[in-house]
Amino acid sequence: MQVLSHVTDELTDLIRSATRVAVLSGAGISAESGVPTFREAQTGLWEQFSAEDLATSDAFHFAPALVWTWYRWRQSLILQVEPNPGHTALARWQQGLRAAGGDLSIATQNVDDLHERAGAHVLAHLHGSIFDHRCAECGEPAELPVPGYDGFAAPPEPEDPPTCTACGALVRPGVVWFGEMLPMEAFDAASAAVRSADVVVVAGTSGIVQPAASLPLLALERGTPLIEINPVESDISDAMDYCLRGPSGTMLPALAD
Ligand code: BJW
Ligand code: ZN
Repeated sequence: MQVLSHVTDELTDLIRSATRVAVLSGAGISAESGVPTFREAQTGLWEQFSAEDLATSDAFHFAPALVWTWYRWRQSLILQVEPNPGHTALARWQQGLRAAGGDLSIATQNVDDLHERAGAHVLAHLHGSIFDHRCAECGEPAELPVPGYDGFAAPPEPEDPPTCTACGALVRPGVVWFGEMLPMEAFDAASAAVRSADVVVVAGTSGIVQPAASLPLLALERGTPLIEINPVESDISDAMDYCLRGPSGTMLPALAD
């Protein structure tokens, strides 16, 4: 494994020769847009909330208003921020490869829409989307207006979730909570993309949450080069060929352009 502080000529050559690139992104890629990550020390408003506590169906069952409002507040924040140079570099790279007959696939663990707003096509939202809603019991999709909270202000007073028009049960966010299965189609598509890639790029994830964290490791079967972009070591750094130690907003444009 090579730990690098900048993109070397060797890495540039590797990227230039790749026509099929698979990317796995995590919360770190949206950090420079102002969306807090899950597991880094938080200051301010997010200190009091942890994904392990709130991103579960048990939490929603016992404290539906708290969990619901946490998600609506986070939606508001995401709507208030913009894609950063990491997202836009990936979108440009994808467009360039597609124009040349290749492809760059993005499988993201993020529930935000910043890849799409940067102009990229996302192959797989492994943990769902924070903007989708469905009934927690019967699965009926629910259309809701965007929340009116200020995502940068203090968390709002908990509000009850709306109820399903079909069965009356509570509406929940369309995300994947701990203990729930990932959407099979998304996971299979992401696995196939990693298996057929010339290069795999892992950006902004701690590599802690399974099964997403194991996806890039499928590349090891074929000896495909693995590149990580993260300012610090992650749980999957050891499996990487190259670890670019820096923010994705700097490293992705340096790799892609
Ligand atoms: C930067 C940066 C910059 C900062 N540039 N980088 C095997 C072993 C052990 C446990 C399990 C296992 N298999 C399954 C489990 C259980 C569980 C799990 O993995 N638990 C772990 C905590 C150990 N997994 C599940 O339950 C999954 N389901 C499942 O396995 O189903 C099968 C099953 C069902 C029933 C029984 C048994 C099996 C589902 C996981 C769902 C995860 N959901 C969440 C919440 C989504 C909704 C929401 O947003 O609220 O997804 S949790 C949260 O973590 C969110 C994220 O997508 C996910 C990953 O986090 P991510 O993206 O890596 O963020 P961070 O914060 O951890 O890291 C950020 C990184 O960015 C850091 O490294 C920074 O350094 C870096 N960074 N700035 C680049 N500028
Ligand atoms: Zn229902």
